[in-house]
Amino acid sequence: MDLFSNITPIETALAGVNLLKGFALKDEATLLADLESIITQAPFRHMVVPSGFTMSVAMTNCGELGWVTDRQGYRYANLDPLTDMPWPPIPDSFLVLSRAAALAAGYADFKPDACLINRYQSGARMGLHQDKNERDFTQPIVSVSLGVPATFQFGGLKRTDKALNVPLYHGDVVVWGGEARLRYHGVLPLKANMHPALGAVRINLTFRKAG
Ligand code: MD3
Ligand code: FE
Repeated sequence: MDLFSNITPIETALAGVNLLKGFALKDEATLLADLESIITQAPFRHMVVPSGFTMSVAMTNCGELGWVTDRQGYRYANLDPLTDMPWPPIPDSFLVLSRAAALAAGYADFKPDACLINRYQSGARMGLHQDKNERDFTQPIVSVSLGVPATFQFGGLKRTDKALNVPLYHGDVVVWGGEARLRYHGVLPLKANMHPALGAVRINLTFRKAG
């Protein structure tokens, strides 16, 4: 007799995941204006992974710390390696939104010090990986999807565990904590598509307490 037969595989897979559909929609205009200002100071760039491949996703950061990769490895850095300047601060609109989402998911005092900004153009993808460069895995990651929809892949604690496909749309905010925090995840190649405000791209903001 299976005592837990009332718990479906989906519910097991989604433990620690809080999907807030459309949570960022009301802030669209302010988020996009603040994003423009960030990328004039810290432009999108295609970084190189330690194996030497160039990522198809273009990235930048705001916050005290920024996630970077080069031939040396993955890490958080205080300075933008492109400009040797500090990353632009996390704008108020970003901070308020991420804290409200974390609170809605039960994290009362989320204080992100890093916001990685990913830009997907048609065909860009992110292979299955874990986010392990942060110090404290009890802190959640908050992600905000904007623009063209994407298929997010949500796997298990091993790379070979079967992954679940989850569509993410403009305005969706997801809080990834608890059991979900160290799961493998990725994004399938972005389909050619248009969004009225962003054009042919998808932007994903991930807020982390890295330090
Ligand atoms: C689940 N970004 O930047 S956001 C990443 O859409 C990253 O750009 C994807 O994976 C993107 O590292 C996915 C959703 C996400 C972010 C972090 C997670 C899901 C996560 C950490 C643990 C588990
Ligand atoms: Fe990730």
